[in-house]
Amino acid sequence: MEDCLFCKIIAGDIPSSKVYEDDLCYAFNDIDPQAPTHFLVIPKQHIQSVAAVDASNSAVVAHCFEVIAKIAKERGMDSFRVVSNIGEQAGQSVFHLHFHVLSGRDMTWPPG
Ligand code: DGP
Repeated sequence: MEDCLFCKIIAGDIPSSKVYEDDLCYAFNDIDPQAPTHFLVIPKQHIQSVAAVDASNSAVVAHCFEVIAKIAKERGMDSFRVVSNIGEQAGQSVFHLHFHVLSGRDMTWPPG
């Protein structure tokens, strides 16, 4: 999608610190980390948010979770949090589906 920041990152038009990449998804370190480990896993297909997941794209989303589990296993992350904000009130600022993966510090609940 032309005006999407994360589509530009996937295309390499905006630099990022790559964590993982395959045909379906891309993972990169968050520019404003909220924990010692904070990366984002995104589908290469432009999906606006979890609210836009349906039968036509859910396999890609499931693959993102497989990738999260794979990276966590490789890094020995046995405790971590996965977050996806949907809509401005929930804190979504980039409207391309992304899963925040945070680890390396104590987490509080509920999130703010
Ligand atoms: P959210 O607010 O949930 O939509 O999360 C968007 C995240 O994207 C936020 O934690 C900061 C991150 N971010 C925004 N712009 C960039 C960028 O240009 N590069 C990287 N690596 N991360 C970005």
